[in-house]
Amino acid sequence: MVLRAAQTGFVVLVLLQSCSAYKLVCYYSNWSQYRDGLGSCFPDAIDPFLCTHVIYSFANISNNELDTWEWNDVTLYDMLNMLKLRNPNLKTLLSVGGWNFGSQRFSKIASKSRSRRTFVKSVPPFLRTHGFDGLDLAWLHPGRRDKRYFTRLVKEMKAEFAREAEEETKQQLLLSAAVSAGKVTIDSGYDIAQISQHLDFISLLTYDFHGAWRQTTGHHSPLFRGQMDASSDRFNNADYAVGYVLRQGAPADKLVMGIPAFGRSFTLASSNSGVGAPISGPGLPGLFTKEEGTLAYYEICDFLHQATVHRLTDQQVPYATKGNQWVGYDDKESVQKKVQYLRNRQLAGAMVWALDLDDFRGAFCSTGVRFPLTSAIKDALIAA
Ligand SMILES: *[C@@H]1O[C@H](CO)[C@@H](O)[C@H](O)[C@H]1NC(C)=O
Ligand SMILES: CC(=O)N[C@H]1CO[C@H](CO)[C@@H](O)[C@@H]1O
Repeated sequence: MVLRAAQTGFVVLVLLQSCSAYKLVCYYSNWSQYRDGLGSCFPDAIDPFLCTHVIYSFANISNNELDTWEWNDVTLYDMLNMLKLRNPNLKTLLSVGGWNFGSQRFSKIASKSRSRRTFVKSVPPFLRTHGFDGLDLAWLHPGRRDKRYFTRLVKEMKAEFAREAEEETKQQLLLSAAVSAGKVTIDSGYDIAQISQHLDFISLLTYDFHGAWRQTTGHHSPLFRGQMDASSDRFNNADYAVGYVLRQGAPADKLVMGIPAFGRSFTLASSNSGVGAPISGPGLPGLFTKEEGTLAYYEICDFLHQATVHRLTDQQVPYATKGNQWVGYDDKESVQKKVQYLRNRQLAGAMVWALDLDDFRGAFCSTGVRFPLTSAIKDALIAA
């Protein structure tokens, strides 16, 4: 009897450890609700057991205080936080900033101790009111001048979270940051060693390494450097970015590697359809996401009908071509490779941008499976 109890205890412990060992941080974007038809995604579509952390993006800052962005954000916050009724272990965070926010606005708030203080003070009450467990800072392109202010902001936010938790006798709010993976941006904007001390985790945006501005085809989220890459491209892959951030002093157990549930597409300028082929511009917009040069994973599933798929054995990611369209993306096989990689590096886990770009209805990729790409990441993370 005692032995059985001990054995059961052991099994439970092993299961708990294998389930909670890795973070799976998943973003949800506020604008996905407006996509047409099957593309429209609300937070109640999210499987509460899929990710360990769901991050709602993005919130605004007005009068130096944390604020909503969309007219119906509060309804969506509630919908998201309701997921915790079904899975009490799920953590939700609110992300502030993003690429439309403007680095200058962040800069203005963070560079003065008064406005920084106002902002920091506004965060815990806002998060508690709406039921979030933490804040994610998405200040995406801090400039050289901003570096120390970013550090101060992170430090003061963490101190405020500690103070508030003690005063209110509540569990301390989490603090994370989304950090660009480009070497130049990292060098100019982030004091990695300093900010990592105060953050619970860092999500490294290991994608968007290549785009239409380059005037040739190329994968935007390769795991490794390509054999054909020019030396100027040697920093443009997940492996380099992860290694670089670790060398800058980020502890591996706080680093989360980004995996895109979207592809970057191009329109070919000639019959050359390999990597490095000339392009005439970004790819055609997707039926639902309606943005040139970007396709959601579910739109790619659609694209793959009658397309030719190639696998880059050096970079460990696929691309597909059809007519004059070329798209570099991630699939089940490439995300398994990426998870294997981050496990070998003993990182904290994986981040997905974004749940609403995965096949969240299970309507496009393979019959009936919801979130096939994120599920593949999860399976690879928990595999023994
Ligand atoms: C965000 O905040 C700024 C500054 O207060 C304001 O000008 C802007 O209208 C806000 N954006 C939205 C969408 O509410
Ligand atoms: C509908 C929509 O796009 N809403 C907003 C969501 O948040 C971002 C912030 O990055 C805004 O730019 C969008 O306007």
